[in-house]
Amino acid sequence: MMNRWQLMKRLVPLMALMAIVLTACGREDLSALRPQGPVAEEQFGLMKLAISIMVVVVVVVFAISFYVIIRYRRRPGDKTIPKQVEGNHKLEIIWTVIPIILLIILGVPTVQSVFNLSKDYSKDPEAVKVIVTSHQYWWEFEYPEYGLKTAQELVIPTGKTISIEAKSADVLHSFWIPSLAGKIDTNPGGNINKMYFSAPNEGVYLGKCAELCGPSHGLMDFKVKAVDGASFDRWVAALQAPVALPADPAVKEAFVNKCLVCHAVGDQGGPAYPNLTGIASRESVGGILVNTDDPKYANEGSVYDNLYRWISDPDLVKPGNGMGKVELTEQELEGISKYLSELKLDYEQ
Ligand code: HEC
Ligand SMILES: [Cu+2]
Repeated sequence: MMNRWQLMKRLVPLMALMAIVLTACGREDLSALRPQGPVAEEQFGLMKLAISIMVVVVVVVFAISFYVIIRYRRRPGDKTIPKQVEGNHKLEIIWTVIPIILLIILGVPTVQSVFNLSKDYSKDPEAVKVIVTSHQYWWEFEYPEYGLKTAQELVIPTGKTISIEAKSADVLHSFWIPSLAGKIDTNPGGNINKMYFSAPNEGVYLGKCAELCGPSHGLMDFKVKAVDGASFDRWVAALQAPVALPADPAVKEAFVNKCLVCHAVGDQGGPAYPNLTGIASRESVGGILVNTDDPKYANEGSVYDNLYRWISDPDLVKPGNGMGKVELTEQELEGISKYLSELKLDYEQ
């Protein structure tokens, strides 16, 4: 038999390890506990209310329990039977009424928020409408008012209400931007879920798929990039502008025949796959390879490196994704990576 001390010696390091692993999840921009917009703030408020009530209940119950256990413990030689309280109306009323009051305190603001947060802005002329379509394992963002489609990066103007209509092209996914708004399921079969949010401050907010959807579910990241209104207008104009194909004829031929069968740039190519217009201005390639020269991200590289890495074998980055390895010569691979790494949208100042 292990004695208690030996058991503790084994459990403590395990607990410590778990604590470290769990805190590693607290990446700054991926926490609902650091809300960055009004919707997330309202949701965080409900969490705080619920947790406060629970803490009060736990503290009071434990205090009373300890007091009773110690104060009324059986003393040596005491053979009397304690006073029986079974069927005591006064006590029963007390322990029924207190939870009811607590539930009302919790329930009223919760129900209020449920209605408040389910407001439909999809017909509001002031709101920016975005149709979100989830795919294994990427996000498509369509702006019907501007006739635009983009992927992986949802660019929004600060301060405006963003009205989301979300659906899935394949399996069930869930659209979640922890620091801006709670999640909604994206359903297959034409069933549309709506939500709204806004970001008062400029910045890049990390989004995640929050519904297990296949082997690369954990890599199904996206970004929400909030920019000021003027930059947003420039972004829209830049995305609508025509895009030149690669200048080198061999690279152009490979790109048109092997890539534009699926992808689109400008008004050329197929609309069903991630639109590559302005890909070099996005924060990442494939939503997961962060474009950076910062050594902090040891696994990442420049836009060119990430494009090269992705195109040479997407399955190594995101197993099971819908692109698969495209056969290219080294020259085509380099030429296409270079061409795409120069597809920049000039909209930020
Ligand atoms: C069969 C259709 C198909 C073909 C052909 C194809 N792709 Fe893709 N591509 C996809 C899909 C699907 C994704 C999204 C994968 C994911 O992230 O899950 C993708 C993603 C990408 C991305 C990342 C997009 C983003 O938004 O970050 C790049 C870059 C890309 N493809 C480049 C190319 C190039 C270059 C070629 C030609 C050599 C090519 N693709 C050929 C289907 C295709
Ligand atoms: Cu998923």
